[in-house]
Amino acid sequence: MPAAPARTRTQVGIVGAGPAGLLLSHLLALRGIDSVLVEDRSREHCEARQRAGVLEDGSVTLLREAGLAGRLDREGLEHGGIYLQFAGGRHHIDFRKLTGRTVTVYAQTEVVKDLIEARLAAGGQLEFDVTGTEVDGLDTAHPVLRYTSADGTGHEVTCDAIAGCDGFHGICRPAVPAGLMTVWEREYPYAWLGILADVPPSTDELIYAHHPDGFALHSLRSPLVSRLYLQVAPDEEISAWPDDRIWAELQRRFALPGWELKEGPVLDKGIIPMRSFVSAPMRHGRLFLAGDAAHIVPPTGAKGLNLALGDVAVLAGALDDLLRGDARLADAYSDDCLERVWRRTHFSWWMTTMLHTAPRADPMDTELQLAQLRYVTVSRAAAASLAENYTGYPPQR
Ligand code: FAS
Ligand code: PHB
Repeated sequence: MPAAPARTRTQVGIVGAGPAGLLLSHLLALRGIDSVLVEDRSREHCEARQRAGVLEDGSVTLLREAGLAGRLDREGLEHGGIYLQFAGGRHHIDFRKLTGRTVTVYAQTEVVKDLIEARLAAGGQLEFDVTGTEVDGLDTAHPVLRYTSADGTGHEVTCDAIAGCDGFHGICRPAVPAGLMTVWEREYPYAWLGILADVPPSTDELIYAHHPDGFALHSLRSPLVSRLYLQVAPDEEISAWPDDRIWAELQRRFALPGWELKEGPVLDKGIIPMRSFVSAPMRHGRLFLAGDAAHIVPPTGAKGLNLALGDVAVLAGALDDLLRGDARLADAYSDDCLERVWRRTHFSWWMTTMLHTAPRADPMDTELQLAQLRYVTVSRAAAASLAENYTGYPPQR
């Protein structure tokens, strides 16, 4: 007979220790709201998971106002634009000149480390390495979060609300009864192969390269570490890509007279699928979805992490009011987020389809892409639209 679970209470149960769950836990604590956060991977895994690299202007402000930007302000690299490369030329899009705003290169791994450190320092309840996470009673005023902690103890936490911050493959979105949620999805006929390389970046700002053999992106993590991506087939196996093949392909796609791509030891590599996905509403009863649990964008627009942070900035205020008896912000939460989500979903789709070489692209497709790329690099209005979206539109609240 299994032992009865330990029964406890909290105000907000949070599933997932990614940027969304961790920032929500911090923002609620700043409002004096207790939460319990459960995560089924280890702290080390969450901190080491290679993902996003670029923070919008508004995300930096959000983290700064939450008292989380100490290291970000010291180590983050402010970028005033990006380069678009196509048809043998490289063109700078100057965000500062076009919008007065910038972005900051500061890896998601560092954001997660800073958030975990802040939560633990504040005595936040973070449970890593849990199993058997379940959510129940979502259409009641006291939903229940169940899990088994790393020491094998069963837990049943009665909450006032639950935040599903458990990513695309989590259990929270599927907990919404069938038929109550609408889903929009687009799979792309390509993926990204990403590497982390122990070599100083060969560029001062990110290079997005359109090439007949496929897209490539030169990003970075620090003055000594580069992050690069190249378009591959969606079913590509990383085992088919030894380091020298990766570098040879990157050299081909970034080749430009008078410019050299420096190579170095590959520290990490992986295949990243590409999809657009939106689910609505982002709420069911006392379950609120945030971040990748509700939406996924292809990383070409550098939006996924920023959307996750923006969702929970809205959710923290909505839950604060809800727990005080005022449900207006909670009732508006989903629509409030979806306006931002759809704008960034469109921008991410637009950047992706403009820059990637689809497997069955015909010459007309390529000419249309090149016409768009030329337009964006010669028209101030077109360049300003890209800059406005890349730096964050609409701005995070
Ligand atoms: P996350 O997926 O980060 O976090 C969800 C957490 O929930 C995870 O830690 C997971 O272990 C946990 N969880 C899941 N199921 C659970 C359960 N049953 N019980 C307990 N915990 C559970 N965005 C960019 O802007 N640029 C990029 O280059 C980029 N690259 C990416 C590469 C990859 C491989 C992936 C998957 C995403 C990438 N993204 C990128 C998007 C990424 O940054 C996400 O937008 C961001 O991680 C979203 O944060 P969260 O919503 O917190 O979800
Ligand atoms: C990254 O640095 O990981 C990165 C930057 C911009 C993108 C995608 C990924 O569009």
